[in-house]
Amino acid sequence: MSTTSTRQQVTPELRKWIVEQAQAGHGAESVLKAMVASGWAEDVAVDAMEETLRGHLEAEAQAKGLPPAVPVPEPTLDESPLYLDGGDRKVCVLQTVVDPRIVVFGNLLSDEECEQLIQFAKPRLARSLTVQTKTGGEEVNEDRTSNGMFFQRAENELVRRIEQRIARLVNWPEENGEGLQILQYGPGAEYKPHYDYFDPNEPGTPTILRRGGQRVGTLVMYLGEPEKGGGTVFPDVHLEVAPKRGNAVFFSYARAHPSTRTLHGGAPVLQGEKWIATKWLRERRFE
Ligand code: PD2
Ligand code: ZN
Repeated sequence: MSTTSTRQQVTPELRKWIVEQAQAGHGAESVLKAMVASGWAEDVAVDAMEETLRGHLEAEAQAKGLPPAVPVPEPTLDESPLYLDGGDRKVCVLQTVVDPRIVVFGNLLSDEECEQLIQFAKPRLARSLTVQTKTGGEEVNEDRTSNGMFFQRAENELVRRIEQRIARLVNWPEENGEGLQILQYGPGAEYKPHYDYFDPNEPGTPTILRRGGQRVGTLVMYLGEPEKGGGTVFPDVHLEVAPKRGNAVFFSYARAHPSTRTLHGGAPVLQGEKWIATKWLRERRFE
């Protein structure tokens, strides 16, 4: 007899009961215990709870007018590994936050890779533009006082290698990535707190989304260290990530909404120069 035919069936009554328990404030452990005590197999009970509560929260979110949640890139962090396999490089997991999902990586790039990216970018730097959400075009933005440039995806061997590493690290197709952006911040330069997803209420957003859907994840890689300042800040969770060369911060957002608490910014550089490479990840292939 196959396991599927003997697996206990999760009924609508059971789903209703699970939601009621959660609403009454009972914790996952005690609900699970009660289910097992009344004869449910533990694996069936865990799956039923996860699926039911996820579905319930999603229905509630959509009823409140939030955009639907979509799949997001996610490093493989079950069992809290200290290292992840980047294919050609062993990457450290330095810090993780579950909600919002934020992961700080160490040793993502070598010093040589950081230096090479900076040298390739230097002759092509211009005052940073941001996407103009009113029209879908680009504009100089006073909130972003850095200089920047974009590489094409897989523009050269170095960029391709780094893109492959990132794709493997966060389990997301290379083709869904925008081209790497390099930014240079001098003393006083900053990037004021913002969300990286495109605001669904702005008239230019449908045009932007035609190139691969929403942004669902960001990886900011630190290429050059300032002496002071220049951290990446997440005001909603009071987190500041130090801009250490070779390290990176990853975060994801399943819906284009502030409820993701992914507000973030580049704090002003106080001394020295900060260089970063940003990889934004889209829902689908970025054209
Ligand atoms: O430079 C940063 O730390 C930073 C902060 C916020 C970069 C970005 N956003 C970005 O490139 O989106
Ligand atoms: Zn950003």
